[in-house]
Amino acid sequence: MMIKPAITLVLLLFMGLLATGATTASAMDGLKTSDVEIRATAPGMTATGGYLTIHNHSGEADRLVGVTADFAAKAEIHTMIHENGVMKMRALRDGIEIPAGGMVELAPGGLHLMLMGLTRTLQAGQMLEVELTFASGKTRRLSAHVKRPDDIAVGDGGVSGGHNHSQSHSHSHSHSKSGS
Ligand SMILES: [Cu+2]
Repeated sequence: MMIKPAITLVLLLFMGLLATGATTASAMDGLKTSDVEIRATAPGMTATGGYLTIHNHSGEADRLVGVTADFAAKAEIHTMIHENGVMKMRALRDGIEIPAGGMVELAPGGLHLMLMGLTRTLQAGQMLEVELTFASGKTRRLSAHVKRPDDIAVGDGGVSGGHNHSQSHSHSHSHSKSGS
């Protein structure tokens, strides 16, 4: 009976994967993404912002180039720029570079996923999914938590608890913004 040890081994490997969780599994190619946090919408609103952090533990820079979500007819990667003293959103056609060994934070008031053409009202507590595409061809299908603006933790140091990378991430906190 050679079969049983083999099955046991496979089971152990499988349980090991489960135990280490999605974060580790998705970090195997060097990109480590947080869950996405999405700003809840009021009825009638057709656009909102999504936020997350992306760490690149590989030796090569990558680039976030695409975002899709089944609840949004159109999705883009946006930044906020100052123009004549006013903060405006601008689509980043070339995406966002994730430096080798670095990280990028998409947070309220700065870089964000722009989710447009919403097909329904997004209420706090809902769980959705967002898919990201990188220039390297890597993709991530991520859980997206709909949250009230005050509860969005990305950018408030509420994400990535545990490890303290001190990369220069430009914190552009602006809690009064409602445009994204
Ligand atoms: Cu935007």
